[in-house]
Amino acid sequence: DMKYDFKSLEPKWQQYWDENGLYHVSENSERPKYYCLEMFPYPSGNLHMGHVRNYSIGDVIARFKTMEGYNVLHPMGWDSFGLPAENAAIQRGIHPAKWTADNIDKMREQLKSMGISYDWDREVATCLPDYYKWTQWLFLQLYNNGLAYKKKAFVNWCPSCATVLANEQVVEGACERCGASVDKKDLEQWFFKITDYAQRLLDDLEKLPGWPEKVKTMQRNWIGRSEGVEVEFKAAKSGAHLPVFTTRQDTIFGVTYMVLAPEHPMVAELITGTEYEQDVKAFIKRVQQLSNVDRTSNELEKEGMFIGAYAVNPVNGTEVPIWITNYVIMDYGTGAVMGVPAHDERDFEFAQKYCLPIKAVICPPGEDLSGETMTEAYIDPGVMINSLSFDGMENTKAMAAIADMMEEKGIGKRVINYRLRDWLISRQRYWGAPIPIVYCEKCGVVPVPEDQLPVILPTDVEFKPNGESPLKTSPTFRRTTCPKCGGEGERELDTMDTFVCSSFYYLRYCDPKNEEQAFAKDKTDYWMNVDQYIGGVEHAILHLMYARFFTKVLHDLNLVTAEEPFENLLTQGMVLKDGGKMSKSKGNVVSPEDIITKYGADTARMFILFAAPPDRDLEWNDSAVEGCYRFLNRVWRLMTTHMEQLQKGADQIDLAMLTPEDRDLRRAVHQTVKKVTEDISQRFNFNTAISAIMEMVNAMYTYQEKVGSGGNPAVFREVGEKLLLLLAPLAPHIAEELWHLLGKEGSVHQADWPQFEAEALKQDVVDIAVQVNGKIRDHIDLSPELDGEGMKSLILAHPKLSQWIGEKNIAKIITVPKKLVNIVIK
Ligand code: ANZ
Ligand code: ZN
Repeated sequence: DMKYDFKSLEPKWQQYWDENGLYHVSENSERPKYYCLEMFPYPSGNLHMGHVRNYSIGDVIARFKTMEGYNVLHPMGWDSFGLPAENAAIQRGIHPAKWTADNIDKMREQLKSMGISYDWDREVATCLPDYYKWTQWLFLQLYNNGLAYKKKAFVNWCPSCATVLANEQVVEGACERCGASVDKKDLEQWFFKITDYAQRLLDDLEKLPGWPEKVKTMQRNWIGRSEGVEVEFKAAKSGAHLPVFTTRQDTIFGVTYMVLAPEHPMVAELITGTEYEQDVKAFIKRVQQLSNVDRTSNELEKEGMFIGAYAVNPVNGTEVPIWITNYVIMDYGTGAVMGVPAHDERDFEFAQKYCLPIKAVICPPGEDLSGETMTEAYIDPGVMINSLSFDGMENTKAMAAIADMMEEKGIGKRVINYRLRDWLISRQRYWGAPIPIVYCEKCGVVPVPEDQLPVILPTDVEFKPNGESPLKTSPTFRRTTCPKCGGEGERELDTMDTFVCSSFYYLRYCDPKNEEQAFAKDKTDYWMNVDQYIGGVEHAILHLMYARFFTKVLHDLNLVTAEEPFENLLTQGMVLKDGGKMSKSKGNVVSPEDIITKYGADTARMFILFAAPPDRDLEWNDSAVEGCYRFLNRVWRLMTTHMEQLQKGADQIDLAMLTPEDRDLRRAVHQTVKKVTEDISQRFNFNTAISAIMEMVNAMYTYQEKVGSGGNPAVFREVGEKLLLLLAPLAPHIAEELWHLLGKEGSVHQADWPQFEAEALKQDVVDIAVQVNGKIRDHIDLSPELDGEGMKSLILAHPKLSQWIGEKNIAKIITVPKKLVNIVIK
């Protein structure tokens, strides 16, 4: 058959791989290990092109590393707790467990139809008790080590999803998932103390040269380390403490007012019983509608009001009015800011709006500056003025001098603040891992003992989107006995953020069936770290930060050796259509299922790998898909047409018998092996690797056209085998079929990656330009091996020498090996 029958051949090989346990791995000390991991999907029910891209990239790497001789772990599973399952239950009356299990079955089939080399024996699903048992166990490890705590907190509340959101899940004041505007609510919530690890999470980014710089920058900004001073302001009348956090202590003499976050506890104290009380309360209500992200954004329209009280500046005793404002947030620094309008843009805007005084304390070198005439804040370095003994000093030097002075006088101390907040993990949701805590009247908060895990998620619940955990409605779940005293107890009704489940799945893959432990240390010691992690850049902050945090906690508890989970990270670009993102709402979605049905999985994979380097966005292009399909058929035709010649080719090539055509073909193929190996292993440039293979196939056609059946079967067999080996990671099915047609034993995917021979790369002859007195007169073929002296003697003996120089004498001969000779005559 002249056409590659992918419809029957792809399922045939998928079944063969499956039945022969080709991708099943276990620890093996004889081979170096390689852990290749793609971010596991949420089982929405349908694979999209982003998945296809993610998993195709991972599969090439996994198959390539296997052929290179590594013992490759390449697992897949399901991030299967979460809101959509619950919404399906509310909207369509299907239980989340059933909805999820059906979707997993569907997506597993789709993944299998792509022919990805997963070890399905290691499959995990975070919603199953044998997995979430360990999610709960991890919660206990954190709880027992003071890293999980409960506190009342103003939290982000999405009224539409009826749940609390982590700061990270609020994007421009809206719920990341549904887009509804986020409110604030004061609720008891569970937190993980990720802030204890802020400095290490920051420092250890230096140990990750295999991560994209942009991801590390995003993490650095999210951690947001900042060095400053906490300065002891006091309320003028009561003398109550009102410390501020500033990174610009050099501007302390320029303070003209103080601003507090409206939620600052001192606000209530200062206004109670005053004429300001009502207005301030109304203002607080309004401000709390905004998220912290909005409040710290530059675009925010700054608003505030005077609250009738004054604060004393400790460096000079000046009294300044106290205001509240929307641009100061409670959970950063101390929730109190010293207002320096002359040198801070936000403060300048605020002072102008409310006619507060502006006092300059730093001026540009050699210039004067006065608060009354300034039109914008002066934020650059300069010389200190209006600052008593510090006048005349460079402000950059005054920073340290003033901090020293404050520490000496006991009116301030140096502190380091981080933007990073503790991780809020409780959700008033059903479809998540129950938090293993029991409340007892007598014993208080009691963790469920490890041997009583898992705390099983009950099925007898009602789904009502009313903001309360559906677990409340379960008659069997809520009431329990206290593990400590045996008396009556009540279970925690919140479940955990699904990011908790996905923060350790890469460890569970190392030992997925262990019933005694989350993972045995010798197993994680063997497989960790993940050598290559591949996923979307949308996980640059949350998932990657949480996974790093968990790994460090587990390292500190001596449960894993690794301190960082992911050695190398590849963030793949998006798949675009018509210049925009593929999305249901735009109606421009290309379904992987359709493409695989129409062209086969190998074509789909080839296209997605060929269309762009993996970290760049990729534009969907129907004719390029066609092109890849035609290319694979071209390979098929070439190999099947010459199958007899290929089959009878000897394994050994007689190098002495090679014709120039043989040598040309071998050179092209060995060069391709070299290039593809470098493109895949050094840069993951699958696109250039594929175009090199396409050129190689052209060279094979050219050879056949030139020599036809007179070609050297051993040579053609050699290049044919190399072609299949190079194609194997990219188009695994067609490579396997042709490999077997060639009569090879075993799977192409377990064969060794092809090597190139330096000898075969050598060119027979190169074109040398012959110049006379700098002008090109002729071209001759010489061996590229010749050095300058060798070239000279050949020129002097050349039959055409007299044609070139005539009657003249040779003054000297200049040579550039592989390029030219210049005969200087006179
Ligand atoms: C006075 C000052 C003068 C400031 C000046 C800046 C420039 P980073 O670098 O992000 O840490 N700040 C402190 N706590 C705040 C809060 N809870 N809400 C809003 N703003 C707050 O920023 C530190 C600066 O942000 C601090 O330094 C403080 O303003 C403000 F010319 O103090 B600065
Ligand atoms: Zn008790």
